[in-house]
Amino acid sequence: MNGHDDTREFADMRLTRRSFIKGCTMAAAALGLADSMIPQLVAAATAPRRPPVVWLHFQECTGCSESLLRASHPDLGRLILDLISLDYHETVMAAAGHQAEEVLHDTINKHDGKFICVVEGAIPTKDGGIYCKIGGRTAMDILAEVAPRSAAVVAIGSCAAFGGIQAARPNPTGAVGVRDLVHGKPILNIPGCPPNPVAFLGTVLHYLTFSRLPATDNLGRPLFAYGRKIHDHCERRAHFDEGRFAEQFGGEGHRQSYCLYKVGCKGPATYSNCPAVRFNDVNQWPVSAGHGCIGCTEPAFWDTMTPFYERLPEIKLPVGQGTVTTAESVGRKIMGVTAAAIGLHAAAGVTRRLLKGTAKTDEIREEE
Ligand code: FSX
Ligand code: SF4
Ligand code: F3S
Repeated sequence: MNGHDDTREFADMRLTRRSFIKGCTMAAAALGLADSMIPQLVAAATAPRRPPVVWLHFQECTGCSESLLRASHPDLGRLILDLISLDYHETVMAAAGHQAEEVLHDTINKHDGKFICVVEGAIPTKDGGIYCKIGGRTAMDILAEVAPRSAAVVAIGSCAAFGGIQAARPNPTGAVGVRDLVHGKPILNIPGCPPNPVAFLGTVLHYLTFSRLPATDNLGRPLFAYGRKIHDHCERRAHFDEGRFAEQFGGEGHRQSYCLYKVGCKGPATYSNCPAVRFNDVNQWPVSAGHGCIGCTEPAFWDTMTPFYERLPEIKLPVGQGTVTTAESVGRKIMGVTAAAIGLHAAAGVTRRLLKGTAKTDEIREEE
């Protein structure tokens, strides 16, 4: 990707008033705000204050930035770029090499303690962190320099939040998420591989409107986007409850849009608003497109949610077997079976909670 062309392209594009209001309304709905709050949101979004953002790229595929700024929703990307001052972002900035390093240092000096540090990608820690270097410095070094001087850190994507695929067993580079390394700063996790851009947009608008980050769960995920289990608001839930399942991809049940649980859907163990917010202009999400959720917003999902397409036979299904299984207990069983298969040491976060049987709502903490 040519950074210079991209920067110019974005600069040349103008957001229409209609698109602007549409974006704010979408974010307000995602945030769960009443319509009466929209004027306040719009006022905050049009105020001259634009928070400076330093966006760091570490071990990742850049899918998070791609899904945020490109894809089929250019208005959303433009709106985000209108709301923040994206002072450092290696993929879209015009500068390169030493010039880029100067921009980074100028930005953190000029906005010391005031900028938002967005991190995309995991941070390798093995062998002194040598497996990810930018400008001759390790990701660990750069994060250690930049994060303490920020106002808050946003870890975007499951890699930055929890280590992502880089941290999957055997985790050869010792990859970790931001919260394993940064302490003493508010840290917000926006997981997903990639995450829905609306989760980032909603976070920015919340910050601009209320001057604080949104409330989070115990994994640092904003509750407005990750407060509900996918299974609890999936359009195929009635099929699950009635025992109508797709038995195989391409089969009759699949063609009938039945529940994808038996072909591996991890919606009962995954927290995200995908069924409500959906993706891009096509208004789809994995399950509506006929593919089960793979649990991409959960910690260590590459280990705990695999095999992605395997039915877990130990789980009793709700109909025809005399047992009505609640979504929470289904989730607990999925994670229990998976965790047993891979060894408990690898099961992090949600797995531990589910195995303990602790209700998620008991663990919700207020924002910092
Ligand atoms: Fe990770 Fe972001 Fe997955 Fe990729 O860069 S969350 S690999 S989609 O995009 O960090
Ligand atoms: Fe939807 Fe998956 Fe739950 Fe079935 S198992 S209702 S497809 S989330
Ligand atoms: Fe990820 Fe599942 Fe949503 S795979 S995108 S959390 S439906």
